[in-house]
Amino acid sequence: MIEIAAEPQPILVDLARTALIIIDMQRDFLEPGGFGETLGNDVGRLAAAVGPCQAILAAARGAGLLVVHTREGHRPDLSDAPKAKVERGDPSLRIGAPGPMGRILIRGEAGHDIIADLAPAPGEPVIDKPGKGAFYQTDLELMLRNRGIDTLLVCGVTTEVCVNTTVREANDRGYRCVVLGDCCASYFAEFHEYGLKMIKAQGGIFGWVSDSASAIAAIS
Ligand code: TIU
Repeated sequence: MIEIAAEPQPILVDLARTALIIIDMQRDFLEPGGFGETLGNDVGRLAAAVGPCQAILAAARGAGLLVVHTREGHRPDLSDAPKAKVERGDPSLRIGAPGPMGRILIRGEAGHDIIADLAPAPGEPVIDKPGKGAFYQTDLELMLRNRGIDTLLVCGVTTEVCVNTTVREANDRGYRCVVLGDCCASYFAEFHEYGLKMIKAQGGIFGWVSDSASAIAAIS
């Protein structure tokens, strides 16, 4: 067992039962011309998480941890995209519309890819998810159970949307989530701050919050 410095208190983890999960570090969210920008966001705000994610990814691979990547997106025929999601808001391009990186938030298009800096290595599972949470309508839980995983180191974007949704889903399923704050980012600074605060409040109501340096020091 190793100890990771975290809030609201340090957490003891068994590396054989710990996975790194990197949520939705896709071109559609981080690069101009994708889903994030169509919603009116400044996608440059997510860049801060890339370096810390690269660092924990290298350390996790070195420590032999299971590494799981996720991608939010839909089938080309949109059969798995709820009408309420597709028609939501007033984006410059709707889900499925052609953009500079291909059709917005559609599997197989360039924008749906994970950014080159965090490309999955051969053998690392990539979970394609139609929703914000990584457990909803995916085989993530089955994969984690088959590997005996009980603790997740959580990174990715955005802090208050897909990271928080996934952490809440994982927490209800009995997983312990350690969110690495500097490995997450939001289009909204205050939502990032409060997204992390909500996880660790009330004695860690949804999980723990740590950072890449603390996790790397512990697992290396
Ligand atoms: N819009 C926004 O902040 N996020 C998403 O739509 N998806 C994820 O967080 N991945």
